[in-house]
Amino acid sequence: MDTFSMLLRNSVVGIEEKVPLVSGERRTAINFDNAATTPPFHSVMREIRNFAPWYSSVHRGAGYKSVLSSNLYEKARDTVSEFVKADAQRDVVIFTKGTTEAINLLAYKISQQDRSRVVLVTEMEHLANVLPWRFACQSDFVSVDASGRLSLEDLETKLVKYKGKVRLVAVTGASNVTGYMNPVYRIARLAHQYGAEILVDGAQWVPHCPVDMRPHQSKEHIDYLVFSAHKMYAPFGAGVLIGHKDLFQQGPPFCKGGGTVNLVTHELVDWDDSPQRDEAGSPNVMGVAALIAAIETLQCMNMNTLYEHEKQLTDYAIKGLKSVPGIKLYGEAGLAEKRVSLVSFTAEGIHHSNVAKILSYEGAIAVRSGLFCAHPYVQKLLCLSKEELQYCHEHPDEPLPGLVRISFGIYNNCREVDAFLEIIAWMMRHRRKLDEKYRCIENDADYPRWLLKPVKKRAP
Ligand code: ALA
Repeated sequence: MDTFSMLLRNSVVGIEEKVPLVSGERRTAINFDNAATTPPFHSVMREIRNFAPWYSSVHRGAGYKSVLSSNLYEKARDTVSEFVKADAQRDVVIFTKGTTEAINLLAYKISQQDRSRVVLVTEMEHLANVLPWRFACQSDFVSVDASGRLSLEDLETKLVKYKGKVRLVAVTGASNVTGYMNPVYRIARLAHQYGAEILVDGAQWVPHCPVDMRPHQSKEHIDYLVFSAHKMYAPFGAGVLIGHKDLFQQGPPFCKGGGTVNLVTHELVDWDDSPQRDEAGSPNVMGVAALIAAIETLQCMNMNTLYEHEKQLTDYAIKGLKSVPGIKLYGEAGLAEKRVSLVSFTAEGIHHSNVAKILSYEGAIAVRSGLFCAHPYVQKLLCLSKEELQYCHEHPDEPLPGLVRISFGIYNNCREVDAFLEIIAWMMRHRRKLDEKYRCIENDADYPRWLLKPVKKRAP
């Protein structure tokens, strides 16, 4: 391993932890489920420990610690804003508990403004960028092609069809299923050309490459951006919504409560300005402190370098998987495709959930399997018919179709990919026997009891 890879590897917590295998052996865990959640940076944990003695209420106290906590929290908005090149004057940075809450908040604000306009979402969205729109406004889907890439032709057709009625194009920066990165600046141009704005779901995008919202006067400006800290090495429950301050200055907030108002009487409610108006309750200053530490660490490492590093790993894994008979990759349109560091596949003759269990129980490798909260997208990639979906709906006890996904963080390496490929090749050679064995283990509740015995903790 070169020095840079070693540095990356040592930047996160927990890389040496051993987990039990079905054989009774304990083996160093390999985490290929970073698209779901990344482990924390050491720098983040240090920040949490250093800040803990000073931790206090935000915006609610005159005590020294409270003032210090409030300052840290407010200053964090500038760091976030600079990280994604937002406009500190015209944009507002609202802290949420994650991407999902951020999109729900935006959907509420947009629906309050005008319910008659249309929001275009795409077929490749995570449900967090589908369901809030479905319930808040009139929405429609922009289609993807057979290999899962977004159709810009269909986007333009829909923008024309709705004759200026489209309020927003809500699109992911990178798919959590195929890893495809969307041409967000071209999409922004198109949206603006037809009088719409653009929201980019950055949950799978912001942690992997440099992000630039571009100036407000640019046709390529990203109007709204959302992302989650827990996918960028900063647990503790923070997320971000950035966008036009004007929108948030009007009307009541999504979540109402303490901290959102200047004055309330029995007769009136005088809302505070945003972001305070949109952050009801006690602000999550620990989560925000963690996010800032993670951003600073990522910036030190350089986002371009990290992108290249993860790309090498992803290309290596794709090449390896393609050489295993019976493995089918999804959304794989050539190594040149712009993508983030994840790969989805199926293994012929083995249900996706069994592949995930085999990797875990036999190889200590954590992956995700299923529909990845992107049901319509995975259904399309798997070419499932309406009848098949209806059958799934009517037979909830039968296993659902789905994919297996590996997703890398900056600290993963080729040695881990080799270990993964080795077990995949072994699994395919013994697929019938293994599928039968793991079919009996129906869900996590059946995880062999002895495997769940608490692991002896090291002294802190
Ligand atoms: N949306 C996250 C994932 O794809 C949780 O795993």
